[in-house]
Amino acid sequence: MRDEPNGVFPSVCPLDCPDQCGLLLHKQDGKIVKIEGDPNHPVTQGAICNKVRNMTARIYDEKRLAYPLKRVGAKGEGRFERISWDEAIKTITDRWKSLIASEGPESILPYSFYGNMGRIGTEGMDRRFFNRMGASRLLYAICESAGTEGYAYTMGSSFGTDPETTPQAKLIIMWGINAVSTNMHQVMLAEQARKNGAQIVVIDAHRNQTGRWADWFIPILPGTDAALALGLMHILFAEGLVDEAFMQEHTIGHEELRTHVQQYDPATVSAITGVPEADIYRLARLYGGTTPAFIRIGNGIQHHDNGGMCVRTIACLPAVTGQWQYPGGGAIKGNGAYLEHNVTALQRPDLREGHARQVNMNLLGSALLELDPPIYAMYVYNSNPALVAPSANKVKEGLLRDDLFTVVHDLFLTETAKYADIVLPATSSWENTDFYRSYWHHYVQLQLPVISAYGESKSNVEVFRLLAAAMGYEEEALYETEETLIRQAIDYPRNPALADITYETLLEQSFIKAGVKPLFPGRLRTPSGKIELYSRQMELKGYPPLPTYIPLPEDSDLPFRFIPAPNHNFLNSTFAHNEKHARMEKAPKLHMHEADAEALGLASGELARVWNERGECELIVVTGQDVMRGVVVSQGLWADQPGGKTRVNALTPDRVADMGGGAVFFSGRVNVEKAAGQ
Ligand SMILES: Nc1nc2c(c(=O)[nH]1)N[C@H]1C(S)=C(S)[C@@H](COP(=O)(O)OP(=O)(O)OC[C@H]3O[C@@H](n4cnc5c(=O)[nH]c(N)nc54)[C@H](O)[C@@H]3O)O[C@H]1N2
Ligand SMILES: Nc1nc2c(c(=O)[nH]1)N[C@H]1C(S)=C(S)[C@@H](COP(=O)(O)OP(=O)(O)OC[C@H]3O[C@@H](n4cnc5c(=O)[nH]c(N)nc54)[C@H](O)[C@@H]3O)O[C@H]1N2
Ligand code: SF4
Ligand SMILES: [Mo]
Repeated sequence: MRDEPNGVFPSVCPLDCPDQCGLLLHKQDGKIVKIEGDPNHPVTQGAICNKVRNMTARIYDEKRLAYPLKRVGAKGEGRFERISWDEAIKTITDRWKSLIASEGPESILPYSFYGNMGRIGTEGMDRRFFNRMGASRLLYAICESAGTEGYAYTMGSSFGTDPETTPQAKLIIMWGINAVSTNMHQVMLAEQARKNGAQIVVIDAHRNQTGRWADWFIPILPGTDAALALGLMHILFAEGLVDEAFMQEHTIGHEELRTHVQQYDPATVSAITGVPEADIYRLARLYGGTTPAFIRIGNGIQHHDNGGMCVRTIACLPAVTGQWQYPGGGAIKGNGAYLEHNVTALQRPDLREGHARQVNMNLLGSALLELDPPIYAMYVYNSNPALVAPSANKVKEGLLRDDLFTVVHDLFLTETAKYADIVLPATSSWENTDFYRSYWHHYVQLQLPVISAYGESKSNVEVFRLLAAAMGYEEEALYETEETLIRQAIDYPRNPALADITYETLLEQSFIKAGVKPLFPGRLRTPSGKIELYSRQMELKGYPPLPTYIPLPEDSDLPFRFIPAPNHNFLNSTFAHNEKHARMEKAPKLHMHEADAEALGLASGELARVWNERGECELIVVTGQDVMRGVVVSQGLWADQPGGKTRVNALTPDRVADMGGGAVFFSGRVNVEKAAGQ
């Protein structure tokens, strides 16, 4: 504990954001009064986003949960009564014990994600506990899994360019990423590259702040990016803009690819993507003629039915042009594999006896409504599924089940918590001990508590220790300290990049860069050890072995493709409950082409009803030319407002993507009309 009441303390941003900033927390009289970016952290460079600069408005928000609650109203109503921790833990574990006796442990489902990226609290003690219990397992597929799997078919695993080299790039393509909002330090690094003469291209379905920042913005029809990438390869091969020597040495399947891309001629690709033929030529020649060229692959493109294949396909581009050879060139989808820690030691899968079913978190609604044998208890932490999971009306119906016993551990009475039987107050990350490793840059950081726990709140690790004791579990692994857990996780000789990272060095230094080696020359984790332009592994799993454009399946013939994207001032639904951040974001909006709006008799500022067979919501229309005709875009996962209908996930499909069990938030169709009463 950094328990001096005054001073400046190094810290780390806990949010699910690639930038994972180093922070300096300024304390006065035991309270954090100011948050700034650590000027010495080479990636943070003293700059942080507005969200976290205003984090004190969240951690000291008067609505923060200070003690355990039990529900006294109907599910969803939000009426609760204060109880003690003893009563809360006893109520929970009594119910679990009786369920385990009558229905078996698989009737209990843990549901979590990365509300806090601290590894021991998010994928450490919790995993040990539920492994010991034998509970149903969750497939953590709501975020990046489709693209991660797709990228791995090409590149072996989540290995990409070191972002700190990207100021050396002469061409930067931001592909399906709203980086100004979601990866601001990549934007800062790209600005450095721009000063050195680099061009910045943004390819997106929405000309948002990132598109406006680009030197060249290329609008594209949603779900068609693989076709564009294949069209670029068509031209690169046809015009000799490929690197034959690199392909020869470091890839397999380039001859098959050369023949395969002949079908993706610019006219065909233009008709699919909505990108003019001349622009496809221009982009291919720019990409094929500029070194180093860097592609930042975002998460937007993989939240589609064909998202895995799309990322797999884009990942072939830097191989074809040999960009991996040049510092600053290549691509990043995610870099998580470089900093891999000892997951087995931390999560202890050996504590589980036998197998348990796995439930895809994207199918929560149908899991709660249809699974047989049923789920009778759910324990939610680090996540707000009532707002963030697809097909929200199904999720709501599931959460309303009378025979479902729900516990939610959170800092706020979220939409999910309102359906809970028991609500437990969580500490913020700055009240905890944990370690953090970015999935984009190469730094690792230790967080020690900087402030004392808010009210009676407790960390995830503490709560699981209490639950284990009340369940009568005796394994030592369930009672270990935070420090021991961290030591076990980072002691991992199999990953030499972590060699200099120990608990001691982390205590001494605010941040440590892992000893990451360049990817090439080297053996990749693909079956061949090379970049796989042709993937036998995919073929065996029933996918086309070569990168391929697969059109989105249509769930209806409604006129608009709906993209409910994240926004600038929230992080998923985090901050949606904090007035300051909601005010910064203003209002839940729907971006739509002016011609589409006019045809519907809708003007900017008016309330639109957006609906499909899954549900409806109401958003304020913004008209213009920032989206193509036939596409509508909302931003942010807004908290429920009195009388408002702002759950955009009421409209999203709960199909799973082609790979990784991924979510398809952006593939659904909707209709739009003027809301009643205007
Ligand atoms: N401010 C802020 N930062 C965040 C988050 C947040 O909520 N707010 N969330 C965090 C998390 S968990 C994640 S996963 C990342 C997500 O951040 P990003 O990787 O930026 O992904 P998204 O914002 O989901 O989508 C990016 C862009 O994809 C576009 N898009 C949608 N469909 C398509 C398509 O088919 N083709 C193309 N080319 N573009 C398309 C959208 O218009 C959007 O601009 O950000 C993290 N950082
Ligand atoms: N429509 C649509 N839906 C989306 C997306 C989208 O782009 N569009 N994005 C998707 C993506 S990429 C993601 S990653 C998911 C994210 O979905 P979630 O992981 O559910 O993310 P948040 O909404 O930020 O909710 C995190 C919750 O964890 C709580 N929390 C924070 N720290 C702690 C802690 O230490 N302990 C406990 N117990 N709780 C804590 C926070 O208060 C917050 O309520 O949403 C997905 N949903
Ligand atoms: S949310 Fe991202 S940009 Fe903002 S402080 Fe955290 S890591 Fe940095
Ligand atoms: Mo995410």
